[in-house]
Amino acid sequence: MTLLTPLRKLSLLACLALSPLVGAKTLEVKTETGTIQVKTVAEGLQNLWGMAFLPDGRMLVTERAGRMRIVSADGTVGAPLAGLPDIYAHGQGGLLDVVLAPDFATSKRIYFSYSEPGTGGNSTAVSYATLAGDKLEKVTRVFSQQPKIDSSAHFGSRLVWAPDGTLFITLGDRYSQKDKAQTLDNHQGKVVRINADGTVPADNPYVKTAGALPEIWSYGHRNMQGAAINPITKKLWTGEHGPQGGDELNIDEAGKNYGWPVITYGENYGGGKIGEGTHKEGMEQPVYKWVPSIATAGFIFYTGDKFPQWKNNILLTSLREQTLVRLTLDGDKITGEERLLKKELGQRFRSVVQGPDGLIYVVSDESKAKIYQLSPQ
Ligand SMILES: [Ca+2]
Repeated sequence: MTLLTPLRKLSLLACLALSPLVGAKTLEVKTETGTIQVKTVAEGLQNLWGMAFLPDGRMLVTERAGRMRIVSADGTVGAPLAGLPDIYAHGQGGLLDVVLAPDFATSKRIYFSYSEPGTGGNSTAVSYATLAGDKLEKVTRVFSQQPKIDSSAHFGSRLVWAPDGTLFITLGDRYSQKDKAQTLDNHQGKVVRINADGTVPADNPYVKTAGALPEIWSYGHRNMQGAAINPITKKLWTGEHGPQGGDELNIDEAGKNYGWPVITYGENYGGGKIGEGTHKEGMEQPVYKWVPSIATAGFIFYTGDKFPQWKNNILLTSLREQTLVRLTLDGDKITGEERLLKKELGQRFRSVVQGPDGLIYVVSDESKAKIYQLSPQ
């Protein structure tokens, strides 16, 4: 158990002061509700990627190597569930996100994303399956990113249900073909929106555009590993893992172009300009950005009651900085940033979930990965 004492938090803020915030008007904010208690809920796991709570309080988790497990509330790690499809588990590829269907209570259906091998290489795919004890049944693929290419990088892929019951899937540019993020004849560097059965919603923005793939919702993205619906505006927000410098948060709207790789605040690894600059007409600006990059991954809008000061704040995981970032908002504007858990636990955090108990759960992407619970003391 780790306690973040007020004194410790002062030192965290001191660390924060060393890494300049890009948004000049963004203020450092500080949690004032006493100390935060951090408890290890489960260990003995590997490179955790996604997590979803079952209604009975057990946790469904994915390990990137291609395993899905159920972890009981007391931290007992179950055997890998049988029945997963073929998975390309190399580099950044593997078993990725998992969410419950909105009607899980009756359907027992879950949705998960993964790197799918096939003709031409691999790409991100999404399937649903029925959770039946220790196995998955009736596995049905509902989306497959086109085209498949030979790459082990930039798969996305966060899954988020929209309030209207459609499913958003974030898809990476696959790294070696980043220019394809700007054209609509492929799914690289796109957010797509599908119905729960895999069909295309009739009101998607490009369904009537010749040559465009109809699943596309927005484009010009790099590698989005985070997505969530803002509980107040009901709009989709996505978090984009940028190049060296240039991680972004975007309000992701139908038919819009988010710029990559034409505009970016980042540069190539090792230096070197990408694209044309930071602004261009017809291309959206991020709501928030991190330069230097913190390697953003999953995030949520916190809606629970256990941390009143955090209500409707964004909690976002960082891989490189090994922190949980808290962002305060005023409408659609980010007004403050706090970095929690900074280096405290020495873990790269991949996903954050709000539990049915209103507490915060964070999973780490490490060879010895853990599930942590944050509670107010
Ligand atoms: Ca952008």
